[in-house]
Amino acid sequence: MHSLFVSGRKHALAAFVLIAIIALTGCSNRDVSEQPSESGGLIIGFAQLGSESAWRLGNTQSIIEAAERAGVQLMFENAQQKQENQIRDIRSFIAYRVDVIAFAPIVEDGWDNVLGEARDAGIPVLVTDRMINTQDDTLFAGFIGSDFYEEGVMAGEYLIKKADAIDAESLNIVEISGTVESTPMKQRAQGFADTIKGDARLDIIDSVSGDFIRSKGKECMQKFIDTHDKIDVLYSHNDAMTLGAIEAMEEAGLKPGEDIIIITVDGEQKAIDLLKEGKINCVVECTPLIGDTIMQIAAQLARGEEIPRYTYSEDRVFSEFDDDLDELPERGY
Ligand code: GZL
Repeated sequence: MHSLFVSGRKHALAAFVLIAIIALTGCSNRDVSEQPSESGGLIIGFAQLGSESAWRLGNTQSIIEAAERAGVQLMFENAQQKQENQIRDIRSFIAYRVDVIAFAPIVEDGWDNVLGEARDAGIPVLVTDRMINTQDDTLFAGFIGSDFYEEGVMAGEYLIKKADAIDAESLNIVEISGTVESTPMKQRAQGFADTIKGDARLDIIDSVSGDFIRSKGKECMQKFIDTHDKIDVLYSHNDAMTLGAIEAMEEAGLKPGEDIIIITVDGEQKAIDLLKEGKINCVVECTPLIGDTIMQIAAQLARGEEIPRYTYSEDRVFSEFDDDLDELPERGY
């Protein structure tokens, strides 16, 4: 694998030392006159947010394998769910003077300073997966990822169809949301709420963040079961939390997919398998497999070419109403 592979805590010290040397000597260990060769002698710094779900692991694998296919030298760092680590990692890429910086921002706010440093160093930035909140359009060149609002809409549209199919009079919905202040959490909630708000049968009676983590998804569901007498629907912002919620339901003697309708987002293999078993009713896809697109757009950037400001993945919805679930190919994550 042709990658400069730097990851984990023990290398954080190395990154710090690298920055210190550069600060003291005023130079980086890469000659700025070097230009990436057409063949892909590109060096990309990728600051990943963590390893919280199978989705994230699939995203990481997609990026690393795509870099190898493209002949890109990849500096990859995992921030282990901490924004301050991502900011540190981006600074180490600036110090090294990579050709392009790409990252998946764990939350939307707090990026202006470090991205301003990248811009002032002449290093273009790609925002991937999740979005940032900024007033300064010069801080990044483009976004690559999914339309989370549309994912929420697809979840809502499924539930309206389900309510019609079972001739429901009223459905109490509980929501387990993702990492607070992250784009997928905000937009999946908004898209779903906007879609169902005109339907008097559908009522979101409770919502709490499970931070996209399986164990927290279980805790949230346990709390809902203890608090509410009538829960008809779970809308969960990712499959990892849904798997935890299903554990809680079964421990409480409830039949997932029957006693409680389950709508989940991501499209991991495990969720599709549970959909086929009838334990999940709807899976909204959010593909993590965007590595090749990132490498292709990064190469265009490095060559000084125009790129789209927003590049969205095509996501689809799978549900109990589909008759081709057994023909679905392996999900790959
Ligand atoms: C969505 C991504 C989310 C996934 C979760 O693009 O940011 O983060 O839905 C992951 O599984 O933790």
